Amino acid sequence: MRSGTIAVIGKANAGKSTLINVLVGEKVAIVSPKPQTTRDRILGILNREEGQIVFADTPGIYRQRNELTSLMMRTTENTSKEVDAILFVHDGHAGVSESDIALIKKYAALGLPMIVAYTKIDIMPEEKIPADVKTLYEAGISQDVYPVSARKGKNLRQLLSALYSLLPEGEPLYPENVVSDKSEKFMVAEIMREKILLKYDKEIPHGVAIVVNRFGPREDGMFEVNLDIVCEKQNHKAILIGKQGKALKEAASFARQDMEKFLGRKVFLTVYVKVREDWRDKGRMLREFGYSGEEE
Ligand SMILES: Nc1nc2c(ncn2[C@@H]2O[C@H](COP(=O)(O)OP(=O)(O)O)[C@@H](O)[C@H]2O)c(=O)[nH]1
Ligand SMILES: [Mg+2]
Repeated sequence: MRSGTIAVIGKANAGKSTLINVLVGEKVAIVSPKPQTTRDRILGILNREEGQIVFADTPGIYRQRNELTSLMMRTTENTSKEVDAILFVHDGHAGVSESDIALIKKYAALGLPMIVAYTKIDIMPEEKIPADVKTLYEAGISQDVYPVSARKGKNLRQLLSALYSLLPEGEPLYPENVVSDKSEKFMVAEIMREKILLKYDKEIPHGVAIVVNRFGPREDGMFEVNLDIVCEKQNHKAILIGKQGKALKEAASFARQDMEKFLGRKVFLTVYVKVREDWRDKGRMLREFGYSGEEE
């Protein structure tokens, strides 16, 4: 049997986390149409007869704007060096640009086994696919390119068998009942952040961190989650809460429903909004909110 770790690399929003979730068959990483959704390296683990694939989801490739984004970029860079193979995820729907080519070449140059998933083919004209694949090939990219759709489950079987063939022979690295290296508490915080990414615009979600204060069963049998939404500015707090608390109530309600699905039990959720100015530029606060840039 084969087993190993595959770094999933690509531009922000390419569809990395969505692809890992469908391949693993469970939600291990949150997804949104906005960049900077994934902040941490997250492992998603797939067990099949052929062996075990440990997918390392990464925050993607960013221009460095503050301490948080440079930490995210560092996480991506470090992950790409510690793995057996690379799955480069390209958003086919966005076309192929010079910068895409440069990026694919940069990771190909690491010399690890690598393939390219050309994803989101469900929302683009089919004729464009062979032309783009040819462009990549003519630019000197010799890695195999797999046109796939994570959303519609297209060509995933072919992609998976190609991924297995990149891995060395060996025993599983993780127990076979584990799907992620992250805790339930981490996922619950991430689910809250996902709903904020989906509900609010512009800088609001990017400036938010979630701190879980209480996470556990209560005496009455309900499962209690008590968390702070930490934002950067007083006016962000007002927007997060909304008129008569309506916006926050909605976001929290969506989050609670997803948490219940994820944990498989009723959740009693309490949410507070707090302001910590410019936390994204302060190393101490980044650590406090769990963004160490180090592996756990
Ligand atoms: N139509 C379509 N949308 C997708 C597909 N994969 C991802 N997306 C969407 O693309 C956006 C970014 O996805 P995400 O997985 O968060 O990207 P990441 O930043 O690379 O992890 C989300 O809105 C996803 O729903 C796909 O196969 N088809
Ligand atoms: Mg992601």
